[in-house]
Amino acid sequence: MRMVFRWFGDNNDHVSLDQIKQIPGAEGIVWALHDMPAGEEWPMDKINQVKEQAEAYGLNIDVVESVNVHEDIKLGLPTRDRYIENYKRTIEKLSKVGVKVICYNFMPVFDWLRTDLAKKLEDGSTALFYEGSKIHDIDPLDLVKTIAEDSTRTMPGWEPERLADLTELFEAYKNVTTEDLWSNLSYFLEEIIPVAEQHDIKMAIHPDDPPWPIFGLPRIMINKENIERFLKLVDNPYNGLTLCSGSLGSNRENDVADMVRSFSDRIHFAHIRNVRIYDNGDFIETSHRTQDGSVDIYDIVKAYHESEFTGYARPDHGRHIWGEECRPGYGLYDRALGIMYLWGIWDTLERQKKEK
Ligand code: DNO
Repeated sequence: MRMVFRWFGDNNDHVSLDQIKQIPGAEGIVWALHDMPAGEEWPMDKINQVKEQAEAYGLNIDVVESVNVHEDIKLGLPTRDRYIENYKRTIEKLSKVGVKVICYNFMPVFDWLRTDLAKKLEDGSTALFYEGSKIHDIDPLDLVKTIAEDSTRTMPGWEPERLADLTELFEAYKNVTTEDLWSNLSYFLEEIIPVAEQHDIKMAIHPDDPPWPIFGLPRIMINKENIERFLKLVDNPYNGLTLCSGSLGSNRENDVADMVRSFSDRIHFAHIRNVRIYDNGDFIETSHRTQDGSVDIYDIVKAYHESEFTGYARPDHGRHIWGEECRPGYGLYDRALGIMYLWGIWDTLERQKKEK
């Protein structure tokens, strides 16, 4: 298991590279050019700049999260080919600086979704919370407006400046069925995967978060059956997964450890975090510790260990603790604690194996 830590870049992150360097066992940053609009080809000079910044701290840049997929590709519009070409050029460029894994997602319109970005937990910290009843009867545009009013806190895809486009996008998705989305994903993969293979970059799709359709928009990367279907669309190791325990784990029916055991040879990037699911299906993010949530993090790490996982892993969303002001879910402290929990399990298993 190779531990990496997400970094949003100089202007976007309160966490610094020298802080990341001090997290035990963190060997690289998980990065992206966050100011590049989806669909544009990434410029080489900006890519090189991140490489230099990271290398100055001895950190690698092996994992990119994310090269976002343009909505026209997800919608299957004729204009998609232009954006797919750009995507291929970006893969090619990223290979030149030694990138090994590209994480992306195929969620229409929005990335991850929560209804409260700072809900109080009983220990006084705050965390991301999803309350189903707030989603069911609301016009998504109203929700975007409410969330946009708090300009210090946004989710990806929910930026206030996107408000105008969102109305059009919802209109465009009206006739896109779940099967259409599958076929648009398949088209994209058939184009992209040979290029990724040629440049030795593993593509790693991120599951949908939460793993169910929202606002009538289809979502497909939601459970084991669909992941199996996805892996067969292009049955090639370069077509792989970012297995996110918190995204999939917020549906009680998903057994994430079982997915690790079943798909280990296709998992290139592990996102490991915990969520607590309430009886009504709402969920809140918690510390990484198994006892604090509903996801058996111990068993998940054990499953990776059993499968001799040599891919990349990162802690994922954490609580906001010790008064830290940070991007929602992306504080330094709780994620660093998360890493130590993951190493604690991993190193113990490793030692036990050697002592057998
Ligand atoms: C949440 C992240 C996601 C992820 C994208 C991948 O914090 O795990 O936003 O980066 O879905 O494209």
